[in-house]
Amino acid sequence: MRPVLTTAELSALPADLPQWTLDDEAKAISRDLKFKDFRQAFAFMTQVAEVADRMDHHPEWSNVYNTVSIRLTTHDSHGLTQGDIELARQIDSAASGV
Ligand code: H2B
Repeated sequence: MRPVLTTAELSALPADLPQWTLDDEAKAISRDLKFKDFRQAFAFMTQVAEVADRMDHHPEWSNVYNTVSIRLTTHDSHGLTQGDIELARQIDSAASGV
């Protein structure tokens, strides 16, 4: 099982992933993304689903029309791990390509 992030790793998060918000208990990070329309939002979700499944690390997310709300945490570890950081980077890169 992956270890949860250390205090030092957690404090690097705002600089490392500026578009993500750390939740109050530091157990998850979240980001909302807005697209032109539903089609663009769903294309983005399809792309992320592919990456997430390849990583065997899956987002908690929801979609309302052109908005996708994402929360990342590692269920097995009950907190944030490098798996979440890596998936967040992949999501940021997928978002910049839509
Ligand atoms: N995704 C996330 N976000 N956290 C996990 O702990 C996790 C996962 N575990 N995807 C994986 C799948 C595990 O349940 C399977 C059996 O590998």
